[in-house]
Amino acid sequence: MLTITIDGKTTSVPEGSTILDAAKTLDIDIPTLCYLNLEALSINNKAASCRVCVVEVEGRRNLAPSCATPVTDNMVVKTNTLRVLNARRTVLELLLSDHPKDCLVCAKSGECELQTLAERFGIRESPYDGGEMSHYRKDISASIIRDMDKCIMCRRCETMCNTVQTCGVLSGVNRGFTAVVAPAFEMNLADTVCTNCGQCVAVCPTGALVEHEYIWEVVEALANPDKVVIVQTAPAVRAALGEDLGVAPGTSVTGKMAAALRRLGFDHVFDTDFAADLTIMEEGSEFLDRLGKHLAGDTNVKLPILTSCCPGWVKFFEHQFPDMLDVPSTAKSPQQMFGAIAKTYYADLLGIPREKLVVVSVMPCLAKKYECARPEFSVNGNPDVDIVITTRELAKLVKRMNIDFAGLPDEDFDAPLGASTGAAPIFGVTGGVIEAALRTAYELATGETLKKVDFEDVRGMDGVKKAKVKVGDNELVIGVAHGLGNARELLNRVRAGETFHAIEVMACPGGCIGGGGQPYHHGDVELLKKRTQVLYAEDAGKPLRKSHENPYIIELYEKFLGKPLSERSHQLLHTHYFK
Ligand code: HC1
Ligand code: SF4
Repeated sequence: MLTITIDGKTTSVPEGSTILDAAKTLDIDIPTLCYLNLEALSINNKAASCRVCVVEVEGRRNLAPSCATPVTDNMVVKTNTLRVLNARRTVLELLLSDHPKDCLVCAKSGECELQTLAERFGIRESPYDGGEMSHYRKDISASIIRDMDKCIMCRRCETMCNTVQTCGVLSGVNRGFTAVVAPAFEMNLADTVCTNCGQCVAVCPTGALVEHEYIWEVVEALANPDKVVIVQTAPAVRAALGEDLGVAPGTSVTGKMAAALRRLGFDHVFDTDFAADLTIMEEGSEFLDRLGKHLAGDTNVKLPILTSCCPGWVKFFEHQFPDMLDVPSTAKSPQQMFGAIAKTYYADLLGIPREKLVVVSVMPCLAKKYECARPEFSVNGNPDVDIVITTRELAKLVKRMNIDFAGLPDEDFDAPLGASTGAAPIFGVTGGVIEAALRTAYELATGETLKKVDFEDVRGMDGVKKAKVKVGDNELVIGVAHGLGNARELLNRVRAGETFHAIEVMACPGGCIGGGGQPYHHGDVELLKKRTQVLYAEDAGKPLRKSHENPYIIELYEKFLGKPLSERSHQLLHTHYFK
């Protein structure tokens, strides 16, 4: 252990710690802009490019960036001398010299880390403005808006895209005032191998990378008397929405969310969890079908089956593993299954044409915006899901409409598309989809009741998990990966011949609870764990915890679909993939 004194407080830290690490243990808040460290998820941006975190180290001539300077024994550091404060002010003034001053109309206003620091350091004018500011075109994809005039070259997005997700879309280009982070040849994101995962957006400190907002489209639909507007909410939204609306982190806001959506004017308030149960019926049946053929000696059958509910992951394997497009499950994601059922079965129940029905999704995810726009998810130009907004956007809408969220009573979702079992909320956390599938696959395959529905071996934050599960006489090997870099590693292991029967992949670290559209977590892994606990508690608290026991799913099959993998199920609930 090494001893260090910061601002007169002394502590001991392990060798290899930085000054910033040590300051954290002493509750000394050194400001940063480029720093990003989620050790539990192996995420670490070592750029040390912003220089906002500089401190004075006794015996050294130059100021030291605290995020990149290792502690030495008996080090003495000061974080608040006049020299340090002046250096930080200058850094901020230089950053602002090449930054638009349109905070009032910036999508990140109020949550911008540069804006917060400019205020904290009392920046009232911009002495280095020299009229040389560069202007970059805006790049607008279905999911993301890039406004590179606001890029401060912190490189956090590069770390997420290249190191964590291994997508390699973003890197620094140009020099001086024109330096920005951009795709190769400065292409638009939509023309690259970008998966729309939104992890770059989740860590961008400024308004350079933000989600493509569709809040106004929702307001317009709700105000249109000729439309019936229904909403579905993804599993992970309820675990985090409260964070932006005055409710303590780690609190489930499922009931308040349903109440708020009703106050906003949605005609029917439904739940993606219903469709998660439906996904298990289809994907689980597909898995058992493939497994049965494999056990019968069919060598053409594709195993392991790969889950297909995460659109970032789908786009990743389409680009990165084009030789394996017949391996993933053909089941659509719950979001798209919901849309397909809403615009057929439910529109029929209401006695209206699909064009009169508007399906809005609230998702923790930016890739869902892109997913609903994929042409195969439309009928004659009318999409199954019309508009996707994120958890953050819903929070903004609730505030805009003067709804006292924290004061709302708990309300239920509407029937029939709002009912779900405990297997559904855990879709929102890494390992949850495969756990839900195992519960149903086990009972369908063996005809026995599961004694313990919790499959703890597939839970937890390890980047890649491997578990063995006994189903009847067979031992199944299950793989789980979260984060696309971990998915790549797992798929390479499959290619190298390692045996797995089923693999779940979620693109975002932690699963959807860490999605690119969730309230900003600022690298707080404990916050992600709290969100996880909300979803496991919701599962444990449900009277039914296996998808095939959902009475409304049973009714949907009886009245409309027939049985899993039926012709109509294939037509409405399954898809195919493109190179
Ligand atoms: Fe997800 Fe899914 S779990 S992909 O992470 O399969 O977004 O929450 O809605 O569709 O159900 C996201 C979450 C979500 C789908 C489900
Ligand atoms: Fe990379 Fe994901 Fe951002 Fe696309 S959305 S640029 S894949 S981090």
